[in-house]
Amino acid sequence: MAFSISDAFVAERNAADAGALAEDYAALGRSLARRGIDIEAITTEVAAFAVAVPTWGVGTGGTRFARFPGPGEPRGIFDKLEDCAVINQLTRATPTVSPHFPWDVVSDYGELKGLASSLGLGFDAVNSNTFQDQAGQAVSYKFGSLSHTDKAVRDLAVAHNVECIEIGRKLGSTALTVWIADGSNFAGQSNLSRAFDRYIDAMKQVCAALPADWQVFLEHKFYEPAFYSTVIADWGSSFAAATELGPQAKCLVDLGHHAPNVNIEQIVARLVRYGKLAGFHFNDSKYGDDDLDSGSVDPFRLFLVFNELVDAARSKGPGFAPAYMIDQSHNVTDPIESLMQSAIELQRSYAQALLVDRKALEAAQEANDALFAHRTLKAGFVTDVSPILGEARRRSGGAIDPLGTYRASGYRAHKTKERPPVEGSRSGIV
Ligand SMILES: [Mn+2]
Repeated sequence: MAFSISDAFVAERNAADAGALAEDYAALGRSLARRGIDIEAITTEVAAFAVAVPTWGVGTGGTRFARFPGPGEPRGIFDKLEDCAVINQLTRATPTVSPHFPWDVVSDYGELKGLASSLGLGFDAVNSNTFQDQAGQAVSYKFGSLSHTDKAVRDLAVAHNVECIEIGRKLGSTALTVWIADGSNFAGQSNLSRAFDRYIDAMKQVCAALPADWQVFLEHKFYEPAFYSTVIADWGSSFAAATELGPQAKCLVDLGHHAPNVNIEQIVARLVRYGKLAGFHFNDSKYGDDDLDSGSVDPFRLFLVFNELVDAARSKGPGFAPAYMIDQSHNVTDPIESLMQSAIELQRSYAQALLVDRKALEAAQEANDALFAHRTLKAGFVTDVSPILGEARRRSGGAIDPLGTYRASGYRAHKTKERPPVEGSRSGIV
């Protein structure tokens, strides 16, 4: 019988933390009331926040140099789902998982969906992989996939994406995320215009296979693994492609896929303006596509992104529902702990953005009162919303202190016994 964290254990831990939480929540409620904010309304919105966990995120990641697997790592998709379920059990913020193919290939997707469902999980966007060759593959992605010069390679990449859609349909997913590693390492190696033409042509074939209620998310990334040019390098290329591919195609923003100091929140505002924001891959970075934990390096930037999202939600109404996913590589931490902490930090930024007095902000902006506008915006960021996050979790049946509860449960030690290492396990992300 596989070990799981019991509801009774969570309740026992919560009982110990409930007194302090109630005190802090009441104090914050009084403080917010003085600012004209109803804490209950904020708590309700925070409790409804959800972000998907990628199946590959629960395995230890690696760098270009090495991977140091942790104890009790998931050995396959079924173990991964078990770990994802713990993250949602304790945080109540991650009810869906985003699978990746072929890494998560199984023979029976009905069984997979059933297991996920029994663990309280659903499936979010399906991720395709044309950035590495699979065993026995007839042609290679070494020089590209959807934009390759050879039609046979492009056809293979299209067929793989179509297969991902078919698998996704069986799992109840309604979106396909396409990131290609295509690009070049030398000036002159690739014709920049023709490579884009070929990509568009191939993606049109992928889009033709989309069910009517599906979307395709185009993920841009400015460099790596190609270091001179990348076919879908920036939001401009992504936006142009999504526009040409039609209403089912939208632009996915991975926070780590921009040059340092790029104003990502402004990109968000532009994509929102044109109805082309697909959603996010959340992570944090110092230099490039570092895939560090969300909010760990620059929480203010994360807050500014959520500020645009809350602003858009207020103006666009209930139809505005970007897809949120965490996309991180956990090299030095227990991935379950990192993913729980990241989900909490995303909720934190969201809650802080909800606290911004938008009427006062707009008035200051219209009056060109720069300092007051900034102060009004920052009032949300400097508020410690931890009691709201804890209370939202408590009311949803989660843990007031997810990381403390997880460590006390001994989950990882149990899994270390249950999951002896297997040869060839590949649970990391590139
Ligand atoms: Mn990503």
